[in-house]
Amino acid sequence: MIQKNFGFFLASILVVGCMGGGGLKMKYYKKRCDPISVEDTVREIVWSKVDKTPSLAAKLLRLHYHDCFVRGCDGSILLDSTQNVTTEKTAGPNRSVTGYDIIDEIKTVLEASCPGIVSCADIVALAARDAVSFQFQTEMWPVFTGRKDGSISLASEVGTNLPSANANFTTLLSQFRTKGLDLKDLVTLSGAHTIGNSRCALVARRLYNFTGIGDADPSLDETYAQTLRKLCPNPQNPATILEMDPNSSLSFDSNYYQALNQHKGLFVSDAALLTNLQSALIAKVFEDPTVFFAEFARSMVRMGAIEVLTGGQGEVRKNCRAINDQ
Ligand code: HEM
Ligand SMILES: *[C@@H]1O[C@H](CO)[C@@H](O)[C@H](O)[C@H]1NC(C)=O
Ligand SMILES: *[C@@H]1O[C@H](CO)[C@@H](O)[C@H](O)[C@H]1NC(C)=O
Ligand SMILES: *[C@@H]1O[C@H](CO)[C@@H](O)[C@H](O)[C@H]1NC(C)=O
Ligand SMILES: *[C@@H]1O[C@H](CO)[C@@H](O)[C@H](O)[C@H]1NC(C)=O
Ligand SMILES: CC(=O)N[C@H]1CO[C@H](CO)[C@@H](O)[C@@H]1O
Repeated sequence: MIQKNFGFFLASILVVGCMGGGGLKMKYYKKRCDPISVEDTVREIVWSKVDKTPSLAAKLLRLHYHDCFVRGCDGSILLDSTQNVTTEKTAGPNRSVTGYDIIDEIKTVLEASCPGIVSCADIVALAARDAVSFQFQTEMWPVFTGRKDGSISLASEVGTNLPSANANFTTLLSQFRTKGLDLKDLVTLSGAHTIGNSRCALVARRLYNFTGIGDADPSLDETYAQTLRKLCPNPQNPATILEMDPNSSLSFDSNYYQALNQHKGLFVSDAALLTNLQSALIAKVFEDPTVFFAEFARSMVRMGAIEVLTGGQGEVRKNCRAINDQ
């Protein structure tokens, strides 16, 4: 447990001085929902869900990332489309995002015990942390709270803001920089791919037709490419589930970097981290889980502060799927 608490410990020290960024605070809800503990409530629900369905951890982590990268961590990914607007969740990269029902369930419980106070955006941020933390039975990173919910969600904004699985290093870094994140955050947060699943469609090009002449991506380990071709024949079965870290896809560990450094990263965007000297050096160091966990904690705090709405900005939605007064 010492090692496991280390990330949290270090991140706490690093961020205490500057709060959570963007006006977020530690334990924002502590007095606001007394005697109910908002954070305990979220954790209890998430832990019981992840206990039953371990693959949910990756879903909730990705949900938070997709929320933050499009219009900031404002719960905009949760909004359902209306007659007037086609929202983020319907856009291509979001189609495989799930976990909305868990957020709804948490929201329902919190609205009953502490109505109108807890934002959907904060529930998403807390749920992501708790989902990953279940495995360790301790908080893996501090979540600063006080986010408000946004009222705008546009499918058309997803494509430009979320990096593609085929993105190169230059594009990835510039997309992260647009969000106020740096090179180290890019390498660190990509480590989220140590849990979760993907689909053949996202790697088919690397396996069968990388440059359009029926070739494989030469930066992909040849033995691993063969394994992947067996799992993903051409044409693919869209229902096939591909583990991103096949040796331990349910375990949050540093195996993503071990695989990456053996040229067994799944996406072009993963492999891209080895194409930059500085980034490749960091990926090497992150093979040590203690170092990776500490940095992951730090980067999640930074990601969780992207373009947040606080104070009088935004609203606290009553229903995470719809803006108030509709
Ligand atoms: C660096 C740029 C990134 C790219 C290009 C990328 C791309 C992808 C893609 C294509 C998938 C598979 C989705 C599908 O099957 O439809 C995926 C899954 C996933 N991503 Fe990323 N991602 C990136 C960064 C991140 C970050 C920053 C996080 C979280 C901090 C994250 C967490 C996840 C998780 C947990 C999954 C597995 C989801 C599941 O099991 O359902 N990714 N990512
Ligand atoms: C949807 O569009 C209609 C017609 O333009 C407008 O009257 C209505 O207020 C809009 N609703 C929302 C929620 O924006
Ligand atoms: C990276 O991808 C972008 C967009 O596809 C492209 O314009 C750029 O030339 C690529 N950069 C490198 C170094 O390959
Ligand atoms: C490979 O890519 C090229 C160029 O995009 C395309 O013309 C060709 O049909 C592809 N081949 C296969 C087998 O998909
Ligand atoms: C899985 O583990 C084996 C044995 O340690 C290792 O050789 C292989 O590279 C790993 N594969 C991936 C994708 O991490
Ligand atoms: C949650 C959600 O809106 N998912 C949608 C993602 O996109 C697919 C395809 O457009 C829809 O069928 C899903 O309902």
